[in-house]
Amino acid sequence: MGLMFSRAFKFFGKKDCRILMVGLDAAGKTTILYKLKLGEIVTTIPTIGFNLETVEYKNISFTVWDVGGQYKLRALWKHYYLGTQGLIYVIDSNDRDRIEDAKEELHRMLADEDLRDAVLLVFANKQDLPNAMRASEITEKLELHLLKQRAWYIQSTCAKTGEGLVEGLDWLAKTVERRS
Ligand SMILES: Nc1nc2c(ncn2[C@@H]2O[C@H](COP(=O)(O)OP(=O)(O)OP(=O)(O)O)[C@@H](O)[C@H]2O)c(=O)[nH]1
Ligand SMILES: [Mg+2]
Repeated sequence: MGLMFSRAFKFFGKKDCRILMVGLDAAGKTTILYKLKLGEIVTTIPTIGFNLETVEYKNISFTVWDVGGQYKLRALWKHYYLGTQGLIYVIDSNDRDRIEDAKEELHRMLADEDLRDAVLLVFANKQDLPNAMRASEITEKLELHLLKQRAWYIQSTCAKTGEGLVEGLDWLAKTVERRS
């Protein structure tokens, strides 16, 4: 009875969507999470472990796991894959030195069976910085066009002002909904 009730409630209420947000350290993940959640910029410190928040958008309730990106923590990312419907991969568009690293980590993740059905949203973050690579250059450097079976989308963002974040969520909402 309890289960039936909760199913019925979900039917009339919001849909749930499990999102995993990763990316190299200092890409801006935690800043994005709290901008989406609170509409404010928070002062962040490097995430050791993860932050977990629910972000309501349209008729979807996004449960966002923001996992720390320091090198020694990346081995832990895989523990969050199972059940992930949407992957948000955050890039520091100003970090030309590490874009190759970012590409390798991304393709390593996408090769994992547990992420087979996850759709991919790339945030090309820190677009406010004058030397930032544009989304088209990042698309090329990440070799996104090699992804044949996967639904993917790249969105330019500035986590500090919030620019682009809602557009990204919009794409996620539509794409995840179409698949469920
Ligand atoms: N200029 C600029 N700085 C940003 C932007 N987004 C984040 N930052 C800054 O980048 C730094 C790192 O941001 P975090 O959100 O802590 O990065 P993170 O991806 O969570 O890093 P880890 O937790 O170590 O994985 C902070 O000083 C942020 O203020 C942006 O769009 N523009
Ligand atoms: Mg963080």
